[in-house]
This record gives sequence, structure tokens and C-alpha cells, in this order.
Amino acid sequence: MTPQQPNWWKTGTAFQIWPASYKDSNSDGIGDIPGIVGTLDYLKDLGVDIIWLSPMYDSPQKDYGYDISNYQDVWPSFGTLKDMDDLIEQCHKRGMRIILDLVVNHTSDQHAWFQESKQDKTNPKAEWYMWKDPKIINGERHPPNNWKSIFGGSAWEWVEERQQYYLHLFVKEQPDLNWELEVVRQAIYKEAIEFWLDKGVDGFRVDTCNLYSKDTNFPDAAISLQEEPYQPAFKHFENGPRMHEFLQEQRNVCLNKYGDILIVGECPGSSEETILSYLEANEFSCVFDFNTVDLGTNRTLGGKKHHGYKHQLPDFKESLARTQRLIQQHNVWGTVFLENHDQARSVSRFATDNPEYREAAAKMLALCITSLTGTLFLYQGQEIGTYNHSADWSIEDLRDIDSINAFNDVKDKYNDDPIWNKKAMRGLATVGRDNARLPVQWSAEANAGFTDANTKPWIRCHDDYKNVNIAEQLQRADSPLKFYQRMLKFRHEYRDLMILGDFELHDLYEQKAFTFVKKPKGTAEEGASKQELLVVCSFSDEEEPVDMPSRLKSRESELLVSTLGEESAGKYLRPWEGRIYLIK
Ligand code: TEU
Ligand code: CA
Repeated sequence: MTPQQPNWWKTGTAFQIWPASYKDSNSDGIGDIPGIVGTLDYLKDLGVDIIWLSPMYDSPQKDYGYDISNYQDVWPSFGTLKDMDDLIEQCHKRGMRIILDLVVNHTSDQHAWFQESKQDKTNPKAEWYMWKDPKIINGERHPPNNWKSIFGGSAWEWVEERQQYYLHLFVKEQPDLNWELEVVRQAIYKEAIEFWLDKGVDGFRVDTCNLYSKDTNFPDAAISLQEEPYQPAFKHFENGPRMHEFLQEQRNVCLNKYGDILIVGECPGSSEETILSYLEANEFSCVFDFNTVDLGTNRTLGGKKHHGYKHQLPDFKESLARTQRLIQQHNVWGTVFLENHDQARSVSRFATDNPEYREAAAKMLALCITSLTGTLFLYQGQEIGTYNHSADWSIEDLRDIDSINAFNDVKDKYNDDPIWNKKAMRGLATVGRDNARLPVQWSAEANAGFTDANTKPWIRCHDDYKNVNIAEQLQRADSPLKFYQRMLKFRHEYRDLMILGDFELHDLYEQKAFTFVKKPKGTAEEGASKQELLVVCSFSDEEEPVDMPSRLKSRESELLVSTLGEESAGKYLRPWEGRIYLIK
């Protein structure tokens, strides 16, 4: 009997593509699907097994594709349905899989469903969205409650035709669908899910998959922001009462027909218990736990982008350890990621973008995350150590609605005070979403090789693309890109330890280094004679000792990898160096 092979989506490395900024093939300044197809060999060589494509559906682009006006079509600037068929085929031809973004908590206000729903209170789709009567106070009309939208302002928008408000947890052009209605759920399964699975995609990344079920009493949220009219209300719409029922129905009625697909849920603001409940019921294959990327944002407490709270290294370790523990202690699966299209660049946020150490730090983070258990997700540009844009940029350089709203909040509140505006820009340069959305730096040529020299890209290029780009790094043996290539191979070679193994955190409170051990799954702590890996990462501008756990000291060890070269590795870690030792 052959031992059971782990599912393909456990061992594969995934790479996220955000199409608008990836590669422009027809010189209109916007990335597109044919542009992606042209780079599949590059991704294959990098070691990518799975592509996650962010929304390419038809959309008015108010939230850059997360506002979908037609699930069964492609935004014309990105290409056509035929281009999608080609992309799917070309991925499969190379032995790669492809998953799409499933955005069904809300649609665009331009979707035919909403256009019909908003007409009056009696049309066939009248209840397909979340409509409520106004609250009348002293003869004045107010939103039904004080909920704040995740992107700022009230979560309710007034519609004259219906004399009612509709709920939008994100921007007002993203009305929330009414999952309470079975006919809505059926339409979602058919149009948004089955249409694409029938075309052969291998699964979905599921956008805000824990918001479908709201507290339908719509109570006011407790006041946590004294000076503001609208209050964070996550408690009333995140992980709501009917979530499990909805997700199980979706699995049973729809997804199960398609065999072993990858369904990875985006689960911001969720406790370990909540995440576990989704996984144990097999509602998702694995989820994105926001623990790490939420560091320093105080999201649920109403933290603002300009607050710029800096986490400590132990917080970072603990945030990663949470998923490792979950996988190890329960029979469930998880993800490893530091970046996506909503996050600033990991080198800047979690390591350093000081030019002296930036590359070393990028390679150290690569070594660190490729050594962790779970499905690894990389984001475009991460493989070359792209770092954040400068705080000197102006708000006109940015495109993200969430960032623009955050800036305008500060600007309005402090009467356009230049120092406050500067603080707001500094905050966006630290955590703003556009950091991830600048054109991919393909080469040192004009416009970073993203588009033609004579075309203006839809968003400004990073100032440093001449130094940090794919073409240069492909030719240089010690580049972050080459290091990622090496580590992704290595991850398969040492699969049982790196991808599937147990994790042991060595010294949580150490502030300058992150040391952990990877062991074969299910081995006893003491006296195990099987091979293990010791992973040591420096987060320091100075030399740091290699702190080997006592129980491993008597074992023979061999230096397998150093981010700065095995030959030149001495007793101490060099600044921002990462190493892996094989413990025999
Ligand atoms: O994001 C959900 C979400 O709540 C956050 O990640 C949010 O974008 C971030 O905290 C803002 O700073 C998903 C998508 O990933 C995001 O791009 C969309 O804008 C959002 O849903 C709405 O569809
Ligand atoms: Ca284009």
C-alpha cells in the first residue's frame, strides 16, 4: 500500500497576481491577461505551482475589481473570456494550477441584480440586497444604525427610488448581497462559482468569506470612537450566526461536485476558535489568518493608517506561530503569507528597507517563510524584495480608494493642516494598499518594463525600479529572486519538514532573532533521532549569536543554507542573515 499523498494544494507554492499592475501587453498602461500568459515560464522557473488571480471580472473598478458587475465576463481592459480560457489552458499545460478570486459578499452597484433591486420594493430582486428603512429622529432621516463602513463613513447609502438605505460594508458602490435568501445563494453558486469551475479553474480565494451572515437585527455598535458619528461594528457582521450553515450548503450543493479543489478563505479579524470551526467543518481548505498582516494596525479598535504603531519582533513570531499551532494540534491546514494586494511590502514592514541591509532582509524573510508549515502564498514583486514607496509621494500618486478615504479623513478633520497631511502620507507609505499595487518591476527600462516607454502606467512606478527589478536579479546569483528559486526547490526537497512538519518556537521573547525548529510530524519533543531543521533568522543590524536549543546541542549539525553564502558563514549571524542547519 502506498502512503497517502498530501493534497496538491498543501504542497504547492502559490503566487498571487494582481492583474492591473502585473504586465501590460498592449501598451494601454494597464496590465492584462495576455500579459500574464507571456510570463508563465518565468513563474514556472521561479517554482510557482499555483496562481491566484485577483479579480479580472467586469467591473467599474471603484475598488479595483472587488466591485463586480458581471461574474461571467472579463473587464475589457484585462481581456476577454477567450483570454481566460487560454490562461487556464496555458497554466495547466505547464503543470500549474490556477485559482480565481470569489467576491460574493457584495457586488458592484452596476451589477444587473442591484440595478433591478434598487428600482422599487416589489421587483423580483427587491430583497437581494440588505435594504432598511431610515431612522427618523426629530423629523430627520438617518441611517438605520451607526455602523461604520470598513472603508470609512456610514455603512448605509440612501436610495431615492426606494426611500430606503442599503448596506455596504465597503464603499458605497459595493452593496452587500442578502445571503439570507436561498435564491440569492443559488444564483451565486451558479453564476460566480460553477461557471468558472466548469471552465476548469482549480478553486478560489474567497474574499471576506466571514461577512456573509450579519446580525439581522442591525443593532447600533457600541461607541468606541468618541468623536465620530459612525462606529466600528465588526462584532455585528463578522463571523455572524448563519456563517456555518451558508458555507456548508455551498460545499454540499456546489463545491463538492468538483473534487479536490482549493478553497482558501480570507478571514480577517477571526479568533483561533472561529478559524478552527471553519476548518474542522471543511468549509475551507485553509484560510488566511490576518494575525501577521494586521500587526500594528489595531483594525478592530478603529486604528488609523497614520497611527503607525510599530510591532515588536515577538509579536511577529507569535502571529506566525498561531497558524503553525493550529495545523499541528488539530487535523487542519493553514497558509503562510506576508503580503497580498491589500498590504504594504513585507521587507519594509517586518524587516528593514535600509538600503544597506534590504536585500539581505528580503532573503532572510524568504528563508523564514519558506520554512514554515502550510500552503505558501507569495505576492507579485515579493520575490525581488520590492519595498514600500517613499513617504514624500503625494496623495495624487495614489489610486486606492481605502487610502484616499483615509487621507481625506485626516485632511478634513484637521483642516488641511500640512503637518497632519504629512503624517497621513507617512502612514500610507507604511501600510497603504498601493504599496502592493505599483507596476511590477520587470526591468530597468522605462516604466520598469511594465508597459511601453511611451505609455503612462495607470499608477506611478516605484522610484527605485532601476535598482530593484526582475531582469537584473535573474542574472545575479546572490539576488533575492535567485534565492527564492533555490528555497522553493528546497521546500519540495525537504517537504516533510518544511511544508508538512511540526514547528517548535525556540525563544519567543528574543528581540533580535527568530529561531525555530522543524521536526517530522508527530515526533516526541525529546530524544527523537530523526532529522530536524534548525532555522535561525537575524532581525538585527549587528552580529547575533546562533542560539541552538539545548536538546539539539549533542546532535551532529550541518549548515545547509545561508542567505549570505554558506562558505563565508562564521560563528555569528551576519546582519539580517538567515540560516538553516540540518540536525542529524
Ligand atoms: O479585503 C477585506 C478586508 O477587510 C481588508 O483586508 C481590507 O482591505 C483592509 O483591511 C483595508 O485596509 C477584501 C479584499 O482583499 C480587498 O481588496 C477588498 O477591497 C475588500 O475585500 C472588499 O472586497
Ligand atoms: Ca493592457
